[in-house]
Amino acid sequence: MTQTHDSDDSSLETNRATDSTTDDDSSERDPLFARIPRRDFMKAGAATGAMASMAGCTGLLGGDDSVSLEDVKTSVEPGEHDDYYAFLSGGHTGEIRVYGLPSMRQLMRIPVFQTESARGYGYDDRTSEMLEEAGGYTWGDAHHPRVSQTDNDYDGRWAFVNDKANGRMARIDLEYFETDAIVDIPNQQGTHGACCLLPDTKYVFGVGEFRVPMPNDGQDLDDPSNYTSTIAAIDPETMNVEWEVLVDGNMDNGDGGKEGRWFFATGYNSEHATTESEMSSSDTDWVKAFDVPAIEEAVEAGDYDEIGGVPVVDGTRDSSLNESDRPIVRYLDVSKSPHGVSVTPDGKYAIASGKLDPTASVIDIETLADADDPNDAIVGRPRLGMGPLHTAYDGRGHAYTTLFIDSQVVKWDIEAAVEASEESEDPVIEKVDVHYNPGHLIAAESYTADPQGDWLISLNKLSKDRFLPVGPMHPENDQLIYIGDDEEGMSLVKDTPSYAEPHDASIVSAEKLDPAKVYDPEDYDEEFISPEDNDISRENGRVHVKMHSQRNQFGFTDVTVTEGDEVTFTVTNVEQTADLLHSLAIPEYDVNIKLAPQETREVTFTADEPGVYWMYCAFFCSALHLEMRSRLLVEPAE
Ligand code: CUK
Ligand code: CUA
Repeated sequence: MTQTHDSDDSSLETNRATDSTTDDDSSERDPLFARIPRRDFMKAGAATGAMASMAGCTGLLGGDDSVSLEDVKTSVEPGEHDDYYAFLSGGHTGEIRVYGLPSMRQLMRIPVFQTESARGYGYDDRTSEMLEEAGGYTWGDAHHPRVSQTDNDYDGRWAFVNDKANGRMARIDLEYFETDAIVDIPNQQGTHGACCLLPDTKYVFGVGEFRVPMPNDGQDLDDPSNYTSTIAAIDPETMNVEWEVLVDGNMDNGDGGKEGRWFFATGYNSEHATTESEMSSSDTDWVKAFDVPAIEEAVEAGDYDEIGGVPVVDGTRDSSLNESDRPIVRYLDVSKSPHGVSVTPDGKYAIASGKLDPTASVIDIETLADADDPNDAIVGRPRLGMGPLHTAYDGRGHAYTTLFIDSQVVKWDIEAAVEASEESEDPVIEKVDVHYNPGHLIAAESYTADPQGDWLISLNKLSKDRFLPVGPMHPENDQLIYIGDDEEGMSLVKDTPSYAEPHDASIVSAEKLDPAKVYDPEDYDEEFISPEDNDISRENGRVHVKMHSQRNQFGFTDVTVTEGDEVTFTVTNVEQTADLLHSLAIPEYDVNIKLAPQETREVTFTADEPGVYWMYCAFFCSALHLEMRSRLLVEPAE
C-alpha cells in the first residue's frame, strides 16, 4: 500500500475496512461506549500508507483509536478539499462563517442579521422584507450555530443561530447556504443559548438571557424582582414560536438531551439583581432542566397565559406546575454562575461549567428523572482550573473544557469525574495552553451521538502578540488542536486569525452536506425571466422591468423611467454554468442584487433623482464583464 493521498476514495474504503477489523476490542474497552456505533474515526484522514506502517507500531494501536498526528492530514493541498465544514458564528458582525477543516480556510460567509452587499443580502425585496419583518434591526449578535439533526446525526437541512442582542433566531438553508427565515421571539430581550431538541430537531430552543418585565410595556420599570426570562420552543419548519416557559433567574446557555425529553439551561443571577456585584453574590446558581413532554402537556391542557401572542407556561419555582411529581422545570443548585452546558454524546450526562468557580457539574440525566431532590442528579464535580466555560467531546469518554482565565484547554475523563470525590483534580488528564483566553471550543461532530474525535477548535478571544499588528483592535485567534492521539495528548496545529467575534461553532463531516451548485427556480417565488420574457410594463407611476442576464448583457440596454416612478426590477441569471455569477448594481440608488446561476431576485426603489445611471454587473464574469452594463435613464417629471 503506497497511496498517501487522503482524498482518494479507495484509500478511505481501505481505512474503513481496516477500522472495522478492530471493532471487537474497542467495544469491550469501555461499557459506556459498547452501544455506540463505531466512529468513522479513520476517515478523517489517516493515510493508507500510514495505516500499513501503524500495524508494526504498538504505540498507535494500543489506546482507544489513537492515531498519531503524523498520520493524519493537517493541511490541504492546493485544489484538494477539506474533510469538514465548520460553521463559526460571527458574534456582533451578525454573520456565520464557513471554514474548511483541517485547513482552517474560510470558504464562505453567510450574512444573517446584517445586510451584506456582495450577496445583495438586505438589498433585494425578499431579504430586505425578511429583515424588516424580523424587527428591522441592522445588526445582531450571532452566538450559537447549531446544525439540524435526525436520529442524533447531522441531516444537512439547516443551521440555526441566535441573535443575543435582539432576541431572535435565524435559520440557514444548507442547500443554498443562505439565511431563509428569522423569527423575532416575543417576550425575549437577548436570546442567548440556541440548540436543537434531539434526536430529530423537534424544536429549536432560544434561551432568553436578559430579564425584563413581562410584558415589557413601560408600566412597571423598576421592580427587578418581577423581571423574568423565558425559553422559547421554535418549530424548525415554520419558525413559529410554539410556546415559552418563564423561569426564575437569568438564563445563559442551553443544550438539549439526546432522547427528546430534557433541555438544560445554565443561568446566573438567581439573586434577581441588576448590578454585577449583586448578581454574583450568591455561591450557587441554577441549571434548569426543562421536562419537554411535561411542558407540552401543560400547553395542551391550557395551563398557560398568552403573552405576546405565545402560550407562556409558568416554570418558576413556586408554580403549581412544579408542585406535581412531574415538575416541568427542575432547579439544580450548581456552583456560582455556570456558563456552558452540553450533553455528552451518549446522552448520559449534561455537563455545566462553573465560570466563576473552578469546577464543572456532571448531571446524571437518568437520575434526574426519578430523584426527589434534583441535586441528587449531580454526580460529579471535578476541579478543572480557572474560568471553565464550555465543554466538547471526542466520543471516547473524554471531555474538553476551555479555561478562560488560565488560557488553557483541559482534557478530562468523564467517568473518572463521576467516581472521584468532589473537587478532585484526578479526572484531569492533560492541559494545553491556548492563545489566549478561550471562550467556546468545539470538537468535530461533538453535538451528535457520534463525535469524530480528531479535531477541536479553541475559539480564543484574544490573540495579543500572535499576528502582525493591525492597530488597536486585534484579531481573535481560532486554534486548531489535534485530539486524536490519547497517548501523545493534544497537539496545537494551527493559529487562525479571525474577525470579531466567533462564539461557538459546529463541525460537520463534509459528506453530510450536499449544497446546490446552481439554484432551482422551483425553490423561490420570483418569476424566472428567460430572454423571451423581457418586458417593461408601466401603470400609474409603477414600472416593472423584467429582464434576464447572461454573459455579457442584461435584457435591456436602456430602461427609461420618469422621476418619482416606483421601479421594480425582476432579474434572472439564466446561466447554467456553476460559479458564473452576475449582479445588478445601480449606482446612487443603493441597489445591488447578487444573481447566481438560475437565480432570480427582485428589487424595488423609487427613481427620485433624474439622470443617467449605469446599471452594471459587479461580479467579474468574463472578459467582457466591464462592458456588461445598461443605462437607467430617469427623465425629470414635468
Ligand atoms: S457564549 Cu460566548 S463564549 Cu454565547 Cu456560548 Cu460562552
Ligand atoms: Cu456579469 Cu460581470
